[in-house]
Amino acid sequence: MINREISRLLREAADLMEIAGEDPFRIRSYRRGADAVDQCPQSMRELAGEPRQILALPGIGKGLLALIQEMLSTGKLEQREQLLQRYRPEMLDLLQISGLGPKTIALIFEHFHAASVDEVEELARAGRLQGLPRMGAQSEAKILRGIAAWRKLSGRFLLSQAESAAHGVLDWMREISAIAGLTVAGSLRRGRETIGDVDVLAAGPRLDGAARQQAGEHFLRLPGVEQVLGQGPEKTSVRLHSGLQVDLRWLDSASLGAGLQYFTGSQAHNVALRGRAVKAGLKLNEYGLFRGKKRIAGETEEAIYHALGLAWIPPELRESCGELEAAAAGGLPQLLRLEDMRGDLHMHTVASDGRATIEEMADAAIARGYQYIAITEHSQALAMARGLNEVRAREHIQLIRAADAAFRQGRKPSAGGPERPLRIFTGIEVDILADGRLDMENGVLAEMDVVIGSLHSRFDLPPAAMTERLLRAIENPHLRILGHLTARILLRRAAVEFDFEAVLAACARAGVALEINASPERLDINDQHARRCGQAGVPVVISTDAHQPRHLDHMRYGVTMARRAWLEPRQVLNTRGPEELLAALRPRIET
Ligand code: DGT
Ligand code: CA
Ligand code: CA
Ligand code: ZN
Repeated sequence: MINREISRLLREAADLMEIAGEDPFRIRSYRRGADAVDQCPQSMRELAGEPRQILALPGIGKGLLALIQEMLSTGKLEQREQLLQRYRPEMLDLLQISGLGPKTIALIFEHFHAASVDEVEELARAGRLQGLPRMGAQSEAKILRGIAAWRKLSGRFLLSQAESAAHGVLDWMREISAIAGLTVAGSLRRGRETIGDVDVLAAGPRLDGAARQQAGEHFLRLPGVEQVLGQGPEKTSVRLHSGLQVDLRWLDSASLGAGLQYFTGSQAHNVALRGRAVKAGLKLNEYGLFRGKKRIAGETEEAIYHALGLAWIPPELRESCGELEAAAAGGLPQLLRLEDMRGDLHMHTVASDGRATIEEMADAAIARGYQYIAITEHSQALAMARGLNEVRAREHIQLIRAADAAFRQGRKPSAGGPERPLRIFTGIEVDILADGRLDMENGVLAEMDVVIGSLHSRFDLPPAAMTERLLRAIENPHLRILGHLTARILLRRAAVEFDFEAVLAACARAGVALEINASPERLDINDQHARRCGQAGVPVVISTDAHQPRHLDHMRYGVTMARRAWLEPRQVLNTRGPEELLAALRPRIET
């Protein structure tokens, strides 16, 4: 069990306890425990042998420690199981719907005995929820919208979750020596922001009959498997404790490339590619590219694309959005790579809601080979996150400059490696207030190297007002980057609504950059928006919004989004050297 699953079970138990009207103090302690587990850099499994270290986490006492140990040894939380029996397992789905909190769910259950999404939807459609205490037509409509949004997303997982599950599968299956080729396919290989299921392909010259059987049995013993969904000569499917499904397919080495191409998808890309094959008098399927009965390609993907007159297409582009035409004309982009990134421009420290110091973040940045970082705390409107007012912001600038003076001389990272200099830029993630003003005086913003403006409240403005709000923020000459523009939280909170094209045009005029926030829960702006940036000449920055050192590793998800957006290094500002970057982010001179 990984930390995220432990915290999920704790949160679900807390929600169910709230539905059951149990002691609020205990409920709060479960949620605090879940936060602590989530934020703990080490895995609970690693710490299992040292309970004192678990007890040292904030908010974790003996009671929670016992629960964590229970989950580690049984994979379950008995209390949650009992509550699920008392109500119904479907109730967990209801808890994921925005507009439906535990109190409302309890109310609906009490009156109608309804516990599933379908039942609640039917009641809402029939207008029967309106009659309940504290419920009106508006809350009923909101629940229906929440259900519609949930139906679109349910059963999907974050890219980061799927990636770590896939690594687990690959590491596990590598123990089987008969397997020579082991790769990830499907939406995970294409780098989509959310993943339906994980597709893994295995091949090997000696992987036939008995060997395949044996490998299949090994797969079923993978730690974390909850249920076997299907088992056959071509494919084995399991569901993990996290709910994530993993499909493992067995391929012959002669058709590994064809299988990889086929099972990478997307389906739309495959349909288009097959159409191209048919036009050339060929046939393409998961076993190869055929002229009549003769296989003319199949061992590698490259050979298949080349035989069809195309350059090999990076998986991130395979969404049937112009990639075949570009590959035929030799016009595929030179996609951005992780190695191109020279710094990270959005991170928090203990001064606001981060968990590490400036020096610790800087140390981690050096270990990742960066030339610069920007420290960008929240502003005062975000009181919950201890946002900075003007006075604290000025003090913080002094601290950042002092750290910069020390680090630009060169430091050895504590994790080892050569000594390197690092520039530490001053910055702020300033709130864009409801009316579009920035939550800090221009005089202080003028002292910052990196000014990011973000939405953290009033997500419910009507689209026209939201557009106005953003346009007004862009008018401030100090604002140089819009952070996580749509404010979405993947699988949880929808993007705010506004006229994206109008905002894009304003950014193009003002030279304001849009951030690809690389946090796997945000990935905001998304790939399609980022592609529009490339087309409209709006600069992009990719930053992690790190709240602790290991979050700096999220940069790779941001790079994946940029690749899906067809972006090249020159279109991303933080591929540039420090001086060039600073110049691009200098406040605009007012005209
Ligand atoms: P997901 O799992 O929903 O995130 O998305 P994918 O793209 O991984 O979809 P999945 O797992 O259903 O199938 C993996 C790939 O296999 C898919 O991208 C294309 C290929 N594929 C699967 N079924 C079909 C099919 O019926 N027709 C075609 N042309 N391709 C298919
Ligand atoms: Ca899939
Ligand atoms: Ca699949
Ligand atoms: Zn933010």
